[in-house]
Amino acid sequence: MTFGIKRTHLASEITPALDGSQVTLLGWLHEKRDLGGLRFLLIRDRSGLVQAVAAKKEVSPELWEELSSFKRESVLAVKGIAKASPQAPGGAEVRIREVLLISPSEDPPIDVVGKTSADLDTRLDNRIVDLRRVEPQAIFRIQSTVASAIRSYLRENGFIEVFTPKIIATATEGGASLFSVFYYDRIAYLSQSPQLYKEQLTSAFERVFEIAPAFRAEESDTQRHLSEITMVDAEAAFMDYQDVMSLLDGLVERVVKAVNEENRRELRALGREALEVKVPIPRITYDEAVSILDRKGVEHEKDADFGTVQLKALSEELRDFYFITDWPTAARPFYAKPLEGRPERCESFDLMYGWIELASGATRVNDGKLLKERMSSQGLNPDSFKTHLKWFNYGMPPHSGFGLGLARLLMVLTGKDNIREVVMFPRDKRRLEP
Ligand code: AMO
Repeated sequence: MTFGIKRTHLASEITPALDGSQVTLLGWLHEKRDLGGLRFLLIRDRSGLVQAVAAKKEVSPELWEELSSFKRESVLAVKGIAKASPQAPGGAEVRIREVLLISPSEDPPIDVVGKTSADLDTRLDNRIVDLRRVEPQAIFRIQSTVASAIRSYLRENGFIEVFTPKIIATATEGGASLFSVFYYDRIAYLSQSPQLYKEQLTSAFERVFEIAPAFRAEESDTQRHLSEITMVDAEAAFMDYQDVMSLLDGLVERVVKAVNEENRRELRALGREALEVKVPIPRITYDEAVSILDRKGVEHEKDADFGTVQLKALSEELRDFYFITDWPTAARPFYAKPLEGRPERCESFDLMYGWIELASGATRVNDGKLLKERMSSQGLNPDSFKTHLKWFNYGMPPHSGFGLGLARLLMVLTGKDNIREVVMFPRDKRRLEP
């Protein structure tokens, strides 16, 4: 340790069993209280909080004075003796012998202790300090569990993790939401999804997945859209969209189980009960969804994607997780495979939770000629997809996959309505910093 002080215990390890032992804590000054002859420092580290207490008669006059000068969020080393104390949180505290100020803090720009702190914009402006609060801590610890559960689940199912370029030459998900960048002497784009790469890779590895950033130049300012997102993409040879939905059943089930097991404390901090998902997740077709809307007298455009009004109406009947399948071909990207004998519908799905879309996926067109036709019928120029189309001449297996918005899933798991709460450093039309 370069600064010469070694931590002996984490905050959570200070228990009555340690009574009488010498301990050294390293952490942040969360809160302090002055009670006449006693000064309390609440020390926070990655494991939680512990109370350190100095008695005026037990410490030097210099230290006694210094203790009141420390500002909250300063980094401290506290040496002392662990002591069982029924009144202390956790049943034990540290009686202070020495304190070293490792890194001082100014008065923090937002309150780290309070449950309801500043408004979201102020919190995001001061995100690094905001992230020390209990709620964001819980959210991002849950996110880490989710990412790890997804990785192990997909790996167990034969998928390998891949990393594809994010600076690309052509759009995959439509031109409207594309960011362009100066790329030496020409224009390139930020990837909206690894769609084409992951499809191509099924011809080399069969099953691939990626957890990576995707960029969308979203014009609308909503609670569920950002310009930069983390997307979970998976693609598998010899699967169809029904198989992929079953894969997602298992994935959601695994994630929920992992969070319930590993994040009990975090769920409690967010005021959440244990989470539940019943699998298989119900699947309804687009046409069935339309019947529900008709029955409820909710207007909708023929063969079009649903808007918020339609999704909110559907979610009155379909509360938790559900799939909407067999979408109109015209409303889906060129790579979704039309249903055999019914080309106006395609082998595609959205995974929903209430009215929030979490993922979408499809069986893909794996015939190069048909793919070209589909591009043209969607007003795209097949010439700009030459390198992609080339690989369809060298043994492209039938394949299917999904793309899932990590933050959307996290919103559902943590019960947050605004996606900005569950993304550490959100990017939207207004925000490019911090
Ligand atoms: P799609 O465009 O539906 O599909 O994106 C997949 C999932 O990503 C999330 N998402 C977003 N989340 C927040 N802000 C945004 N601006 C945003 N855009 C998308 C959603 C959405 O369901 N290539 C296909 C997937 C596939 O077919 O495999 C695709 O990108 O949760």
